[in-house]
Amino acid sequence: MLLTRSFLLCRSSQLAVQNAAFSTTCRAEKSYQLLVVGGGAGGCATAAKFSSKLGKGKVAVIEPADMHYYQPMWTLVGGGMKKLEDSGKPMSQVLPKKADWIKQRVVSFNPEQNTVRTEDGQDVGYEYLVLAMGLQLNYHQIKGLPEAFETPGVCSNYSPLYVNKTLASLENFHQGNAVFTFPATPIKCAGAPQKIMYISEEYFRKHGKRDKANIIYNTSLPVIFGIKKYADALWEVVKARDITVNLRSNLIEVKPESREAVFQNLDQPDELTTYEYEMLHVTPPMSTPDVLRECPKLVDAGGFLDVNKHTLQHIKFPNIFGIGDCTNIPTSKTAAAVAGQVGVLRKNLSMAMQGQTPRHLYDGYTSCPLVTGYSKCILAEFDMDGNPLETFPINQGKERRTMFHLKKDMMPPMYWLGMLNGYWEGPKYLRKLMHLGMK
Ligand code: FAD
Ligand code: UQ1
Repeated sequence: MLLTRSFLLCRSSQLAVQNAAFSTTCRAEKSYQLLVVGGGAGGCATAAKFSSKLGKGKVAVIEPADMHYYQPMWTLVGGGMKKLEDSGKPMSQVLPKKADWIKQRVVSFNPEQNTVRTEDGQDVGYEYLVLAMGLQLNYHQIKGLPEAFETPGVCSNYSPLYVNKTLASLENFHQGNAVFTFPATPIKCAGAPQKIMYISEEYFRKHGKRDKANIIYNTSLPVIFGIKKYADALWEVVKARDITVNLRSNLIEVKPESREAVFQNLDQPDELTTYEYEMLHVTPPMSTPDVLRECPKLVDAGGFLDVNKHTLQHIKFPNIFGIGDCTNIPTSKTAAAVAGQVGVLRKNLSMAMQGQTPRHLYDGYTSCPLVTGYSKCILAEFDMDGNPLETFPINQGKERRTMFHLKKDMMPPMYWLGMLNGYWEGPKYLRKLMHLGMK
């Protein structure tokens, strides 16, 4: 019912779009100069910036969750290096004090009227809207998986519901296949499905079980990683550590009774391969949240918010901007990318608010700290054209202990104190400083 209403609201006349884009008159009970949907990494940072600039009562965040999680920590939680409790804080503590928190879920968008509707039936109005809704985890799309999560050995670092099962699966591992998957959709942190595999491999070695474990990485992608420099380094790692990699191999079914996982060869769809597993780490298919994906005025054919990849402004509605995982910016979806986008959004949205045309350009900066065990990490950093864009004047394609500590010890405070308060806009200036005097 709600979805039907959302669809109808989103399908109102195109003409009204242009006319109402900057209209501040709407039929909402409450209205804000800036409304942010989503209080995750991008939404929280954006609200912090603008509520301190515009003052109390001008900015609101619509976010239903009680907890805000620092998701990058879940890789370490799965490996037993951090606790799940260390990765979350109450939403009330992280959302900026000067912004109103509307603790609701958005159930429909009406961009012609500059309103959104929340689950309790309220229409909230805006002059400017920032969508920062992240990605939805579609575990249910894999046959048998929801039931399989009720059984031992099936785990996933992608959800706070299942991440503690990863360490339990390692502890209880006796012998057999440890299978790690990568789905056939865009995902957040494309390195995370294999980071936990390297951690697991080291765990088995440390605990005398390595010779009992057959480690298999089944990925839907045609490559181990999208950027050649880091892919070359990762092929060396898998070779040295005796890990089997199957490309174009997509998990379609889990059979918990027989402890089997069924994979489809994406190049020959009739070819199915079944693996018995002792441990199965699943990275689920992902999409934007249904309410956004089903709003054709706002999204592209793939269901992602349709923004200009450089300015972050919506293609059709100039008073709407997007940030983070829910957008169709063609770069790897990470918190590091969100940090890079925050600075561009701050400048461009401020320009739009002053009636100017946004002209600051995002370069697609993103980073994936490819943790390869309990003390090593390859710090991948690159732009949206796939070129390495490294902060430090050393070869970041190498596994390093320093990068591991950057990921494990430095990034969490940088996120909670810097990024969520709107102060960390990525390492652009650090990179320039580090490369002073170099070509
Ligand atoms: P999110 O932070 O996911 O926030 C989206 C928010 O929108 C949520 O709070 C959600 O409740 C809200 N929302 C959704 N639907 C609605 C609705 N209908 N109404 C209102 N609100 C809604 N990134 C890195 O940079 N480095 C890493 O090492 C790294 N490792 C990762 C490892 C794992 C296991 C995972 C899961 C992620 C990792 N990431 C990493 C990725 C990073 O966490 C995300 O890219 C980042 O959080 C994206 O920020 P966002 O604001 O776009 O979305
Ligand atoms: C980063 O900025 C960031 O966002 C806060 C991350 O997410 C947690 C990262 O993992 C990384 C690596 C960066 C980039 C930061 C530096 C200092 C290279």
